[in-house]
Amino acid sequence: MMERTQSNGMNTASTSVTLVSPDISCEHCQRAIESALGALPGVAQVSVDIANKSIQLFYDPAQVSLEQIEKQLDEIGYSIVH
Ligand SMILES: [Cu+2]
Repeated sequence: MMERTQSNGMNTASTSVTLVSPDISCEHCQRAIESALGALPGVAQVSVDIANKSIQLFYDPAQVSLEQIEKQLDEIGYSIVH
């Protein structure tokens, strides 16, 4: 499992969620998702598992909602399975 910590100057993230996107297929996807989600306020850590097509992230729900996270993914072309 690869993990990368996104530094946003704060360390208040408290909620963890795992999302699944069938559109994840390679390291390009991994990098695109990590940088797009890492740019959101309140997102502390993003790790993409290419084999499982999953995204695990830690975020602060006071700063960003799951809705905003999914919208950001949608904007770069990754749909989330519900
Ligand atoms: Cu890809």
